[in-house]
Amino acid sequence: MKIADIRATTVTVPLEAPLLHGNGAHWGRFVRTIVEVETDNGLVGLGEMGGGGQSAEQAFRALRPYLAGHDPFQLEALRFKIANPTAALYGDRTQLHAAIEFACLDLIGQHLGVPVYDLLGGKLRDSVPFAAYLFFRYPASGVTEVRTPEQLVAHARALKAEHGFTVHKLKGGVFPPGYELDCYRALAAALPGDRLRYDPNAVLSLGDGIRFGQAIADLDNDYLEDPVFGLEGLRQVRDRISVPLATNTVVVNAEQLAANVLRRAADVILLDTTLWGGIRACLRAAVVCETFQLGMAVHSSGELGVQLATMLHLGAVLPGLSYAADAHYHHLADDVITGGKLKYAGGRIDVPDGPGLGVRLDPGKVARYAELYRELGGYPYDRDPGRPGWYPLVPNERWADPATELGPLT
Ligand code: GKR
Ligand code: MG
Repeated sequence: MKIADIRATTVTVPLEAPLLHGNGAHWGRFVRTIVEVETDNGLVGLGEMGGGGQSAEQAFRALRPYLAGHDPFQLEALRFKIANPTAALYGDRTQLHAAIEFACLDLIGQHLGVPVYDLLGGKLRDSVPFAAYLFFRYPASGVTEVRTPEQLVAHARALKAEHGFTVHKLKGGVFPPGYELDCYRALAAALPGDRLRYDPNAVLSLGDGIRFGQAIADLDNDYLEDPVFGLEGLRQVRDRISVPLATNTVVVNAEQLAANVLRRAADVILLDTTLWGGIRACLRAAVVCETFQLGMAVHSSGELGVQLATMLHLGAVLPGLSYAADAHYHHLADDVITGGKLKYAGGRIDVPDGPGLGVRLDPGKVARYAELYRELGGYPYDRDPGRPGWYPLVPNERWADPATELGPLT
């Protein structure tokens, strides 16, 4: 089996409503690039990457002559071909490599007639637990806004009733930290017995990060995720609070993991199949996490069904999976895979058992959402049209206004 062709199609798929975060907003849709790697024996392996447009499609097209004739089984050679770790080719190449690795694993699984999890050591669980991903959001047709603590609680309760979540992650960094603390505590009061996590995408000042961590110490927290930016910032917060810290920003490769082992800054490493550069990179990181007693969870940087399948296969085989996975998935109004969106039941999603990744593309949906992308284009950075003129400041300097401070630092 040899790679014969690579196709990449940027799509935009509607979300139920615009979602707010510390850098602006997901303006009512996700932009993703779907990758199809075709082999000389007629199989098609699937990959996915965040963002898109001509440059993403072109980057995958440029790999076509380079990877033509490559045997998808040769995964380690593939890593060196695309993201040679000794050539300081990081950034996008890591993510390009991830998408092609997903497709090659999908191809190997289809070729052998086995699911990807069997290529990775076999599944330890049939389904993966997920957290509800709670965003402040703008209203949209048939969907209410989420801005006040009452609205947030109602939203969390509705998601719990629909999908069975018992863990809830609040995406913060949108409103002043004191206000978001009230929202978080309202969730805790409304959902006794459930677990919580808060992620302001590293925008808090050091003082506010410490204050926030101290102010939630009595609650049932999984962890506080990226309260401030940087390993040094996290270390200083960690010294002053009892809640475990997690990160998906500053421990996303082996070097950073080593630094975190030598001088601990984060207690929980969020394994993202794209940001780490593939499912296999996450598994290599997991061995280190297990050895050094670091917690781990499957992370979401946004996904359609192909990426979600990679997260499910990773979640199926990870030993020591101590936390529920993240997924933006329940905010999507649709998907590009056959059979529509994968379903949650009891807060979990079943791991696909079909050959390879176990999901296939619905060509009609891909065409429709590629057309929608051509019509609407990308959204410039994550600009928030609901806050014209607003733009994100330097992390850790967002809340310089004393009126928004959390209270005395202890
Ligand atoms: O979708 O706003 C978002 C998230 O903040 C995403 O961009 C992050 O990759 O989910 C992620 C996280 O920070 O945990
Ligand atoms: Mg995060």
